[in-house]
Formats: sequence, structure tokens, C-alpha cells
Amino acid sequence: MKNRQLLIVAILVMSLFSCKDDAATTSEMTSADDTKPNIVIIYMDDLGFGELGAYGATELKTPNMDALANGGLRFTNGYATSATCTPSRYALLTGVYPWRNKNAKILPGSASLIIDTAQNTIPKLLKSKGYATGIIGKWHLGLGAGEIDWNTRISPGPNEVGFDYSNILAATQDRVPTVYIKNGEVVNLDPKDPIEVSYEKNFEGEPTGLDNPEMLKMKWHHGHNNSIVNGIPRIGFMKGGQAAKWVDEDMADYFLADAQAYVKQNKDRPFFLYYALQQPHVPRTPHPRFVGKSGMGPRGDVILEADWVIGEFMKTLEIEGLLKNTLIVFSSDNGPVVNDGYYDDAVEKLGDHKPAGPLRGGKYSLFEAGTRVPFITYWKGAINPGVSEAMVSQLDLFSSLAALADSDATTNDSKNMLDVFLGKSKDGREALVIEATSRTAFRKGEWALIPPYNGAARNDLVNIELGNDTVYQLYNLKEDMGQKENLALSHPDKLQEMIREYHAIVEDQQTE
Ligand code: NG6
Ligand code: CA
Repeated sequence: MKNRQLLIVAILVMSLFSCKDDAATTSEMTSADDTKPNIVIIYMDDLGFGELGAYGATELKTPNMDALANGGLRFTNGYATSATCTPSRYALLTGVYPWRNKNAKILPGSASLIIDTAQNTIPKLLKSKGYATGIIGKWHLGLGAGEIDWNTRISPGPNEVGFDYSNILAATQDRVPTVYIKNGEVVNLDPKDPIEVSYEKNFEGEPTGLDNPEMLKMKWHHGHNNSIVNGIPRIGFMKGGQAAKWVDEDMADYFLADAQAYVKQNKDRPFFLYYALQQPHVPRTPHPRFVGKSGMGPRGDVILEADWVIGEFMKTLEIEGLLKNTLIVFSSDNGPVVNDGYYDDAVEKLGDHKPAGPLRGGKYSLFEAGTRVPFITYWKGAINPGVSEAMVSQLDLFSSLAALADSDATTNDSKNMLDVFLGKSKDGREALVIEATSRTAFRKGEWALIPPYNGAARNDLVNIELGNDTVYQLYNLKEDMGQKENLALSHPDKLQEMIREYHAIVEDQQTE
């Protein structure tokens, strides 16, 4: 008996000590962190440079995005790191050029996580500074390490690279599995109806877009003819998980509600929210409230839907009294594409809208429209409204947000541009390597260099010029924003200088 009492006393004393330890850390953290601003990255999927009113669009009304642009700093030379999604998102979170990682290319829904769990990331470094860190929306950086069992906790994923909260779609809206995954668990999964996924072959008896056109509410144009979910044919095959499947038309509302709840739950401490919207990536599935509202078909309608979402999200920040203490970064993962694989009237109803604005190319392209995207920083009372011509890249958010949170974390590729993002300096990046489906090009000052590449000059299916040519291309973007005149022959010295400087950065590129 005595012994037992002693043991209980010992346990009590020990737990008192460990509580004390925890309490000390928490209170130190909060007092040190009270001054730190919240950080929200609103990240669009395939939204082009010319899509917002504030960036010159006349045919689409985007009042809420414009309010960010006009009330904040609107960058005219702001770049995604890549002309496709996975590489841009990889670079955004890690501050490392995506062409340094051979796995940073468009991933299937079953791909393994491509961020090393030992690697530093924006959420990790912010977490170490006392931030709550969350991702809501599109992930597309792979999950797990090998074959995934979708019916148990899926790991590693966002929660293992720095996010303490995640509610995501694994890859893209057009790829299986078409389910939400919250903190590693498929939402609403019925264990009696397990999910199976394959990117190799169909599951026996399951309908596909190729074999069952009669079941489709949206027809495929190229690719996208595997499993049918909600009448929409997808990339990849999926079986089971019926109760867990998302309703495409509700996706915007679903993520918005979660983003609003996240803000409310974390308003008393600094938080970082990476809010990765799915619009206007295919399949474009506006909620019925937005159907027909743009006159441009689903592509325009989902941009209006996203604009509304952003307005609602901003209202939440306002109601919670957080606007003056929150930095918002708004951008897009790559440039625009009109037909990305479905017959959805995007081409037919585009009218005079120019998704890329005055830029040449689009998604997948080494021309400017592939990577130059809307890029806005907004912070009420801290950033003076204006326009910045400084060259900035999403790659720089890593070191810049680190600086904002009092961390000296940095990488070889990511530059601390905090003063530029806050409008205190106009000295942006001098040079930048951009990437499009494993090819790279170089921008320095007002010059853009595209090295020769084999491969089609144009992807006819999506109707986009890819930037491939057998010769060097050199453009002066100040005089010729639309990259119409190749100056490689008339400016040999400039060409040599650009080639030299490009190779000084990219020589170790060839990741085969
Ligand atoms: C392509 C898809 C395209 C889109 C893209 C990824 C086909 C024919 N095309 O392979 O529709 O899903 O991948 O887009 O399958 S991204 O924005 O996530 O990079
Ligand atoms: Ca994209």
C-alpha cells in the first residue's frame, strides 16, 4: 500500500513538472508571437495574367479580387515558378527551384509525396515561430511513400511537412481519388466501401468515359476518359468510396466554410493559411448560383465563383477584426488554358476575354503567359495601395515570409524580398529561371531568353504555343511584352550575356 502511494505521489510530481514545462513554452510563445501578423496565401489554379479587372480584363467582373489589387500592391512582373501546378507548388512551399527536383512534375493522384519530410518549408518555419499552420484546398504534391492505402491514415502528407491542419484534394479536380482528405483521413469514408485507386488499369465492371459516353454530363476532349464520377470522366481509375466522393459543384462552398472556420478557430494566435482554390482548373463546375453568370460558360462562371469566395473570406477576416494584422498574398500557380481537356464551352464562349492579357503563350508554355500571373500583396494599414513593376517570384515567399516572422530561414534560390512585397522597395529580383514541363528559360531585367528545345512549337489540343524552337529566342519585354520579335540575331552580345548567366544558374539542371 505504501509503495503504491509513493508511486502515485511520484507520478503526480513528474506530471506537475512536465505541465510546468509545457505551460512555460506556450506562454513564452504567445507573448513573443502577439506581434506577428497572420499570413494567408490565396492560390488560384490556372488563373491567367489578364483575368482580373485590375489586370485589364473588361469582359469579366472580379470586384473582390480587384479590391485586393487596388487596396494592396499589384505586381506587374510577378511570377509563378513553373507553367504547371506541381512544380510551382513545390517551389512555393520549399523555396527551391522545381527543376532541381526531378519529381516536381504534374503528378497522378497516386504519386508519393515529393517534399522530403526533412526539408524546410514555409509552414514548418512559421510553426517554429509559433504559428498555427493550415492548408485548405488543392495539394498536388503527392501523398505517402509508395503504394497508398486510402482506407487508413495516409502519411506522409501536408501534416508531415509542416501543416498542423490540412483539408485537401490529393491532386487535381480532374484526377482520382475524388475525395477530400482531412489530416490524412478520407472524409466520410465508409469502411464497408473501401477506396481503390489505379492509374494503370480499370477495376472490373466500373464504367469509364471511354466506354460509357451515355453516362456523361461533361464530355472529354482529350485525356480525361477514365473513371466517371458525378457524370464527369476523370484521369485515373477509382472504385468504392461512394459516400466520400465530393460533389464538384459544392467544392467552392466546402473549402470556403472550412477556411472561415479555420480563421475563427485560430484568430487568437498567429496563423498561416495556405488557401489553394481549385478554380478555374478543369473540370469547371460552378455552383448553380453562378451558372450562366459570366456569359462565358463554366470557365468564366467559376472565376466569378472564386471571386465571390474571396469576398466572403475577406468579410470573415474583417468581422473577426483581423484585417490590420493579416498579410494576404494572392497569386496563381500557372498561366491560363482555355481548353484543358473537356468540352465545356470555354473556347466557344470566350468572346473578347483574353485570359493571358497581352502576354504570349499560356499554361505549359515558356512564353510569358505560362508563368507571369496575377500577384498581389494586401495588408490593410501596412501596405500602401499601388502598382509595383519589381520582378518577384513565388519562390521568394519562403525567405520573405521567414523574415516577416523573424526567422532567418532561407535557401539558395529564394530571395528575401519582404521589403518589395510590402512596397518599401522597388528592387525586385534581377534574374529568374522559369520552368515549363521540365524545360527552363531565363528572365533578366527587361530581357527574356528561351533556349532551343526540340518538341512541338504548339500544343494543338490546348491551342497554346509552348515556346519551343530550334534556335535561341531573345525578347525585350519592355518594348515587346507580347514576345513577337526575336532579337537573338540582332543583339548577339546581349544573347551571349543571357546565355552565360542562365547557364551559371542552370548548369546543374539536367535531371534527365
Ligand atoms: C494534364 C491534363 C490537364 C491538367 C494538367 C494538370 C490531360 C490530357 N491533361 O495532364 O487537364 O489536369 O495535367 O494541371 O490529361 S495542373 O494545373 O495541375 O498542372
Ligand atoms: Ca494549375
